[in-house]
Amino acid sequence: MNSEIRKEIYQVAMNWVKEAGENIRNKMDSPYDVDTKSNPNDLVTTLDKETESFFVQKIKETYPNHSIIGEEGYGDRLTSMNGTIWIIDPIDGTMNFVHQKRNFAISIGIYHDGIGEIGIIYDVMANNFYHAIRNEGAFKNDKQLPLLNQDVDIREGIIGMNHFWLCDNRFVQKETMQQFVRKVRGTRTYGSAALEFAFLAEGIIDGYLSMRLSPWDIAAGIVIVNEVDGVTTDIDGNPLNMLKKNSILTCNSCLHKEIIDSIKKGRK
Ligand code: 2AM
Ligand code: CA
Repeated sequence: MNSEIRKEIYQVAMNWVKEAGENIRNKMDSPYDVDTKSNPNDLVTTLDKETESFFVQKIKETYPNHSIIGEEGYGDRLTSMNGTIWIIDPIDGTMNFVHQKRNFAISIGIYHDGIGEIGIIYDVMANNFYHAIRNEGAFKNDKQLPLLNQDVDIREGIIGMNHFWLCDNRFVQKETMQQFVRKVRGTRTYGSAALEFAFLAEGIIDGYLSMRLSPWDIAAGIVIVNEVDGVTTDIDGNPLNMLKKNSILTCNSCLHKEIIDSIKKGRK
């Protein structure tokens, strides 16, 4: 993608995210509907739908040749990553949004022919923008994020994960996950995959793993984490397929092999 065009798209996307964030903050204290999706804990609200629909309308008007993958289904059904694709999660951490009114984010990754070019994660209540353009560094607001310290001992590492995976034998044996939790210094659950990627890029956690995430949960985060020399693969170390769900490991690259090895023995 031409760097001038990329810069312009980035600027336009940042402005739309600001506008969408403001709209969410203005409306979140008024009544809205909450529905469930794949299971009783998988929530969606009127504001998730309204926000995705806002982005889809803007993109279709401004960039009619671009495609969209969105969590709430207003986008396109794609079978390839060819062309320019906006991968959108209008509210990542919907459970936090509904129950806690904080720790949720708007996440937009823009890919061109399969390569992540732009990543924007907006922590709406903290008013923090995490953003990156490929090969131009990652930023938190106006401040460039330093490259990750590549000398972290896993016993001194903090790993983001959902406690759910400690109680579920489908992907990794519970005992293996429990040993892993005891091995690391600490674990954290923020409840928004996008924010966990952003916090990894910021260097305040050292890794994040999840057994099943969708492209919109991770698209922006991958671009941002790449820019601080972090690495993102599936939990077996394989490249991700951005058109389907994947297990996810994003981490400081010095911990990548060790985390995979720790989990491999209990992998189903
Ligand atoms: P969401 O809030 O946009 O649904 C929670 O641990 C993280 O996992 C959130 O980023 C959440 O995204 C994501 N997630 C993906 N699939 C989920 C599901 N079926 N149920 C709950 N959270 C899910
Ligand atoms: Ca999500």
